[in-house]
Amino acid sequence: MPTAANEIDLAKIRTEFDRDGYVAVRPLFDAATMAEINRELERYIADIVPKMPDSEVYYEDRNDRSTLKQMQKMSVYDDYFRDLIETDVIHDMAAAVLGEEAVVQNLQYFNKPAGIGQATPPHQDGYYFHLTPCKAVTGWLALEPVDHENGCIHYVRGSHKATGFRPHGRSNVLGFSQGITDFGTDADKANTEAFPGDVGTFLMHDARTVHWAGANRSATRSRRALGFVYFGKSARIDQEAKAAYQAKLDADLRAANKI
Ligand SMILES: O=C(O)CCC(=O)C(=O)O
Repeated sequence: MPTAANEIDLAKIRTEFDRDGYVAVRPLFDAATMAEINRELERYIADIVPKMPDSEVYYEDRNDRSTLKQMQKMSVYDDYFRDLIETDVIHDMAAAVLGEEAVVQNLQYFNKPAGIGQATPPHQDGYYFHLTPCKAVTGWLALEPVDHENGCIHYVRGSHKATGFRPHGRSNVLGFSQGITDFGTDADKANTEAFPGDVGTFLMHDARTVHWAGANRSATRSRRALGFVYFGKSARIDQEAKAAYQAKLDADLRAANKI
């Protein structure tokens, strides 16, 4: 399994994470490891995606398979990606910032296809997770260079410290059904930090941290990334609320012909 290209100082990472609600490691993996992950992703797209349920694979245009934009639960369908989300360097980082055992939850794919990749609305992951307490983190690995043109991630520093969630409402963006409805305050603007970076750049954020990404305005470059979700061992899922929300979302997306 991959080893880190940089020395990982877990105590320092935890201090930064507690202060800001996120942390960056540039790069986490070297070029050879990133080439391997990208090759495995191509294999996965060719061999595994055709067997996945349509509720776990989203396209910008569902009639055009080249517009693949998002996948869920990759670690469930494939041994390579199961091993990747369990790999020590990421798993240990998740446990360090959670301050407790990190339970593997979901390995996701986030793409913004060239020219048509939509913006990621400002949101807090915890709003989607239905957890008590809200103890969860997401890691985010750039599979290619990311910048302001193709839609790099932005975090709002310190936003994980507020009590409760910001108000969310339907966003109409497939894969990010809920966005913060009062986003754009002076505090949001003053505390926003953008994360352009090279292939292998790794970010990790708290489930309460407000984050977003722009649309892909490049006509030629995609913006591909993997998301690694871990829940804290103490977090309990409100299964009923989560299942009801998911069922309604799937029904709405089918009715709108989006999946
Ligand atoms: O890749 C993106 O644009 C969004 C990723 C995200 O929201 C997340 O990892 O929680």
